Amino acid sequence: MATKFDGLDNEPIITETPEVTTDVTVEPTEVTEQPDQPRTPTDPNKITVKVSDTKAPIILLFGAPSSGKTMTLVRLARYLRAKKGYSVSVDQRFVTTKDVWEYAENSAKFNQMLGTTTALSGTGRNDFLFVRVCDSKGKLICQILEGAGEDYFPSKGTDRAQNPFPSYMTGIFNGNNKKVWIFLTEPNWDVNQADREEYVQRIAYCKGQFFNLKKDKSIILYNKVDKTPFVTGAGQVHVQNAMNECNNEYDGLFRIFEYTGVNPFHDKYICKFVPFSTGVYGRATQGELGHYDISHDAYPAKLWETIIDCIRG
Ligand SMILES: Nc1nc2c(ncn2[C@@H]2O[C@H](COP(=O)(O)OP(=O)(O)OP(=O)(O)O)[C@@H](O)[C@H]2O)c(=O)[nH]1
Ligand SMILES: [Mg+2]
Repeated sequence: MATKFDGLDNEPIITETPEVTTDVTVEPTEVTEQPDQPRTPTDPNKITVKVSDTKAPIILLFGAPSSGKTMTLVRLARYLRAKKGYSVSVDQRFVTTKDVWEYAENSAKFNQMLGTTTALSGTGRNDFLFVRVCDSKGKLICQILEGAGEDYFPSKGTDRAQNPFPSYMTGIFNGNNKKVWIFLTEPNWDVNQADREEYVQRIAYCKGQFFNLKKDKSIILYNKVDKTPFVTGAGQVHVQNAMNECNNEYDGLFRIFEYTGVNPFHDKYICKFVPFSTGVYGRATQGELGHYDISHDAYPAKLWETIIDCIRG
């Protein structure tokens, strides 16, 4: 599995004036209520957002609850920090509504989240974060949205394929930045067939509504591949077999991305496929979250390489 990025650091990806960010840019959060009192959630429809950098591509981790979006961000960020010297930090200007305490709280916990040694509890409504990835010289390479699975694909309800997205998502979907849509899938997803089909329809709907076919790119991420027999060695996966299985489990998913142009040499699909694992998880016991050990570097290395291909392509 490719892990080489020789020369990548020297090649311009974004031609904008570099903006220097430090790894931790967290303002202290003002606590106005007792910490043990439940706080009133901010009305999601009243939260407005603004992407201040309209050029740097945006990576969207799109997936159902518990598919692994947060842990994918954790794994990728750890790799980028440790192996490439990049900074990964929360964009403090993203939320333009005042007093969205959830964003302030999540920002304050961000570094702790990236260093986690246990599985994390799920991302709730309003628990989104917009994250900036800068190279070692401070150049902004991309921005990543960390959103809630319930907002991408609610676990219950009718007409879920066409359920409206909250404004923190549509604010990004409708923006001009190039987007790399990462659609998470997982082996033996513990739902019924109708849910699986509706998730595929949700992706088709999203592509129809929000894709800019001229510049956006997509990746189908087959997360939790460690649970399959397609892992053949440390950080090595039989990609074709994993892709066949993903295609069987998510019937119609790849058809959404079939190439319909006339170039006979074009790949069959306009999406890329990446098998992935964030790590291994111990069993949770009562009151304690399961232990988390990070996956082999080959996984985030391959994902990052694919993201960069999408950004450039
Ligand atoms: N075996 C295995 N389990 C994983 C992997 N990634 C995530 N998990 C499991 O899935 C759980 C959910 O992962 P999260 O990253 O929190 O999922 P999420 O998509 O952010 O979920 P929401 O925030 O609820 O939308 C983890 O606590 C792990 O138990 C993986 O690569 N392999
Ligand atoms: Mg999450």
